Parts: sequence; C-alpha cells; structure tokens
Amino acid sequence: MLRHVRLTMAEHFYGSFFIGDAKVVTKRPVIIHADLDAFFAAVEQRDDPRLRGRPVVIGADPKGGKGRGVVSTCSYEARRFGIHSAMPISQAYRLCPQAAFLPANGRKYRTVSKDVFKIFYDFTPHIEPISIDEAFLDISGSYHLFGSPRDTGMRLKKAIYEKTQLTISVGISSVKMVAKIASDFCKPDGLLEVKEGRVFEFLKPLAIERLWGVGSKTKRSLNLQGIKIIGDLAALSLPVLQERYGERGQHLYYLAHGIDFRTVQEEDDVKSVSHEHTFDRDTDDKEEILKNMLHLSEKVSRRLRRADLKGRTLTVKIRLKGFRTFTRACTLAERTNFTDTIYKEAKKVFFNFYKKGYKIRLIGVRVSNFHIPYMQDSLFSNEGDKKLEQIHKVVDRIKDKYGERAIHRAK
Ligand code: TTP
Ligand code: MG
Repeated sequence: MLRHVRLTMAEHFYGSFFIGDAKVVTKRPVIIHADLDAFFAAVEQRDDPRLRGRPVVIGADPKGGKGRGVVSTCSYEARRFGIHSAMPISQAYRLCPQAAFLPANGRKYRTVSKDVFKIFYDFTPHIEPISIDEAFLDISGSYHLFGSPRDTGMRLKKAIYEKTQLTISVGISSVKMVAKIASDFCKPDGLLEVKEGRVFEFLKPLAIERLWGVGSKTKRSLNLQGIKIIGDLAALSLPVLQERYGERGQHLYYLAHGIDFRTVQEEDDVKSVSHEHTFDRDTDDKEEILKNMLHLSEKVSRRLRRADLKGRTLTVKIRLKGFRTFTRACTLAERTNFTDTIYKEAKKVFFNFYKKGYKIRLIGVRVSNFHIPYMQDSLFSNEGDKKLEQIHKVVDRIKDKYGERAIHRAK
C-alpha cells in the first residue's frame, strides 16, 4: 500500500523511487521567484529620460555629503561605484557625487507594484508576496498554458515590461531557495531555470551564506572549519552536522543538497472578515434572505475598509434547517471591499447553490485572500472605482458620526 511507504527526503526530492520493480514518480512543484530590477530607481529612470543610463540613488537627501539617512536603492549604474541599499547616504555621495539623488516616492511605487502583482495573478493564483517588488509564484498547475516553465518566465517578463516598461529577473526551480538564488544570479533583466537534476550542481560552488538560515555567525563558525562553499558543507555527513549544530545541522544538510519542501505560502487563508445572520425562523423567503445578505455584505465591506483591506475570495455560508452547513466560494476578478460587488457576488454564489424547498437557518458572508499589505492604498485603475471609493468614504463618515444605522443602502 503506497500510503504506508515512508520516503526518505532524497527519494521524495529527486522525484522518483522504486517499490519492488515499480517506479513511482512524485511531483515536485515548479516555482518562479520574480524580482524587479533596481525597482525604485528604475521607476524614476523610466519616468525621466534624463536619468537613463546615469547613476541614480534613491534615499535620504545627501546634503552635499553631510546628509543623514540611508540609500533605499540605486540604479545598476550607481552600483558600479560600490553604492548599495542601506549604505549611509553620505558615503554614497562620497563614492559618486555626480549621481542623481532623489527622494523615494512611495505612492508611485505602490501603484506600479500593484500593476506588477496583477500581472503575476494572470499567471497563477498561487502567489507568496515577499516585498513590494518580489514574489514566489507556484506555476505547477499553470505553466503548461504558456508552454514550458521557461516560456512562462519569458512571458511574465514580457507582460511586465509591456505594461510597466520595467525589467524583472526570474529564477525557476522546484525549490524556493534555489529559485531566489537563481533570480539574484541573473540580475538584471535575466531568467535562469535550474532544472530538477541540476540543483546540487548549481548550489555546489556558491558561498555558504547563500543558504537560507546561514547568517554571519554560522558563516564565521563554518569558515573556521574550512567550509566556504555549499559543496564543502554538503560533503559533511548528516550525523556530523547534527552533532555540531543540532537540529539546525540537519536543516543545513538538506539545504546544502538542495532539499527543501517549503511551499509557496499564500497568506490568504489566515485572515478573513465575515458576518453571519441566524433567522428567527427557518425561511425560504427570498426577499428576506437577500435583505439580510445585503446587510451582511455592507457590514463586511465596512470592516474591510476600516482595516484598509481588500479581498479576492468571497465565501457564502449557508445552514439549512436541521443544521446541515455548506460553504460555497468564488474568486473575484479583482480585490474589493465594495458593498455592491460583495453583495452581487454573494447573491450569485447563493443562487448557484439554492434549490427550491430549501429552508435557510443561517447565512454568512466572508471575504478573504487579502495579502500584499503594501498595496492597500486607495489608488484605483479606473474612474468608476474612484467614484465608488468616494461614495464608500462618505457613507463611512456618516456612520462614524451618527452610528451604524444612520444610513442604509436601498436594495
Ligand atoms: P530589492 O528588490 O532588494 O532591490 P532593488 O529592486 O532596488 O534591486 P535588485 O535589482 O537588486 O532587486 O528592493 C526593492 C525595493 O525596496 C528597492 O527598489 C527599494 C526598497 N528597499 C529599501 O527601501 N531599502 C532597502 O534596504 C532595500 C533592500 C530595499
Ligand atoms: Mg528588486
């Protein structure tokens, strides 16, 4: 029986093993790590042709070398002078006084980031946002739509360039850490796929600090033992590493061999906003059900807006007479916190489920799937959305001032 077979890490990782004569193939994910190149600086160079091809430093005001604060980022032209993120701005000025020094424009970068993430979602719904310009995309289930994993990476780069005129670097591997190292490796504007059987070969010559979890302390300790590259670490046996570093040693051992099962973590399931209503009497009165659904949608919408959140998954909970409970969900075209959208979609989901004769005891409306916290701004892509946003703001202000019952939406 297959489920009683315990796989070793290596068997699992390398994708196949034997039971007797039968070869069993295990599926590994296909993961993209995507990261914009010199993000803030690239946006400024895009928007001002005079900055193109020049060293550009984004961060604090250098005040002729006397400024305090640090570099947020800089263009690749500035990197040639040794400037990098988090460097004191005064030092950056000394290294390259002729650079263009500009303050960060967070609002602008968030809008661009939002566009980029929208494109990510055209390629897969399984996304782990890491920062404003970086994410893991699990394309295991979608890459065949675009050809190979590599074709998918190329298409992603093209789509982002066409929409934003920015370049992105893409790493592809079945292991998150390797995908991330690969994208760093091919920067700027690169694409590097590390195929399944080549992971160890790729890692072997790299400095050990490339491994996740090897900080300066571990690096020093390993260096003192003559371990400088990942290949040196991988040459040690598991018991030796365990003896020296305990549980971390085991982790390092597997990482050094490119074995890591961490998956792309969509943060969505964690957080949600929901409201429920239990009817006084079980009901099949559609008017009454819809009236309550609208009210619930309004409450959910308001709470989302208070928390400055927008969700993309809408779930309707339905409890029938006799306590049988069902949940039905749908994915919205865009993240939202608008009452109308929530209500319209909840209604659709509900009527897809509802059958004549059902008596409803409880209904609930939940919105979830609202990661990417740095995108919770109020910048909208079209005028209609802007207007709706303003209407919601007015309603919120009235409710804040006069109470929840002060204003109600007419169905
Ligand atoms: P990164 O992706 O780390 O850097 P980058 O996009 O500028 O350059 P690279 O080509 O190496 O990816 O960070 C994304 C943005 O986050 C960066 O443009 C500016 C901002 N940032 C800071 O403000 N401070 C920092 O210390 C870092 C690392 C980034
Ligand atoms: Mg970047």
